[in-house]
Amino acid sequence: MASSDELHKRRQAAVARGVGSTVTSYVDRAAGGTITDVEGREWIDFAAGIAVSNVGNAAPRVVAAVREQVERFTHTCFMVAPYESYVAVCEQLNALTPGGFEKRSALFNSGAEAVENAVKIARHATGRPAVVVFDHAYHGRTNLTMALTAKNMPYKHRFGPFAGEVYRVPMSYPLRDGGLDGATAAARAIETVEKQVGAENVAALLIEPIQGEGGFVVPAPGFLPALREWATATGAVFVADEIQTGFCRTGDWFACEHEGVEPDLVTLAKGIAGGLPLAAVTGRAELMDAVHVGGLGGTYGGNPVACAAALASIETMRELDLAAAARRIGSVMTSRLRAIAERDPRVAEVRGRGAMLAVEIVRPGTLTPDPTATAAVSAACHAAGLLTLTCGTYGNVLRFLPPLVISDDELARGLDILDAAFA
Ligand code: PLZ
Repeated sequence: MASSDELHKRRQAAVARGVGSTVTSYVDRAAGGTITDVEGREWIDFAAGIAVSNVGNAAPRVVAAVREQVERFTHTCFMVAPYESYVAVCEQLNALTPGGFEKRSALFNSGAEAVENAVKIARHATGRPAVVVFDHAYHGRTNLTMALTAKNMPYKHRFGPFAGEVYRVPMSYPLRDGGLDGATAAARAIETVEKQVGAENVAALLIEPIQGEGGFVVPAPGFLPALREWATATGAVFVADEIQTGFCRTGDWFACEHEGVEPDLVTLAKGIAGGLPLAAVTGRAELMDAVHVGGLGGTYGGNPVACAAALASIETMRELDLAAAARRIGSVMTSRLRAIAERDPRVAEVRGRGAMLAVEIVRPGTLTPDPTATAAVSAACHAAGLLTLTCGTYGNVLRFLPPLVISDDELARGLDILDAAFA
């Protein structure tokens, strides 16, 4: 087998520079909570391919379902010749997402594509143009979703001009907004919308219930419910982007459930299909069905192999109760992270929910972000065999997203490495 160094050289000659990688080791195989590189070194996985392999890598039920499907048929295009698994995935999503109302779903390939389609549906259903998004938001890399994403570097820099009718308002970010309570932070956001956009022009209010790439920002309690209430009162479509938070990651099936918020539309991807590319928009039947026949779709959306993987993943989450597993992982991790924070003044905050946790790193005694220290801790983790990711508008958040099937032993070993990396 070629070494990581050899593969890296080939990569540099063949792969566009704009596509980055967190580590320079190349993967041979992965299972459950570990990844093995081509050198035969085993890594503890605290990334899950960015919150994707919630059911574990190469999860047994997913592998079996994919194998079975790939032998029956690989593609017909649902828009040409439909098949049961697409319908079954939609039934599952309609039942699992928050809200007891009548729902419909449509399937796509990537998170960004799901977000684009949620905006299409909200605009079509309301006849309004504006989309309201938040500081630190991340919604994708396509033209519309770059406009929805907050951070310039690396996502938007020199890629404009961007799509119009996108308006950004302040987020609730307790560490950095002086600890505004949720209702006050929501009132601030709403005032901005009403002054700068006009409530009657808003098609969609789009928000990640816990922000992902933007820094695992958990809004103050009451923020999401107040926005939900405002959307109901003004006729804006409340869209929850649960692409990173969904599928048991935060200890519930979806993060909105934590405060009893029922979105009109939810965007889904990542954890949905155990690593196969699949995404969805699920939501109120009257909004979803407002769109004319043929108005939504795409060649590969709801590919049968990806649908088989999704059904197997959902079954795995249910049977292994991975929401409970996420809560368990969260409590083990939180106490270890708090212990690190207590002795290390660079840790300004431990935050997140379930198995979506992070630490924000600053210059001691200040709130000044320290991306250099963050990168150094991350690099020390990588050198010691723990795969971690960073995030945040200021690049100073170290985030942890283990597969929800990670064993107690793997979790403890990962946390030991992290502990030592801080030291
Ligand atoms: N919405 C909330 O987290 C993807 C992107 C990493 P795609 N986040 C990881 C990177 O650098 O590209 C994401 C997300 C939220 C939308 C998306 C977009 O999902 O499947 O990457 O298109």
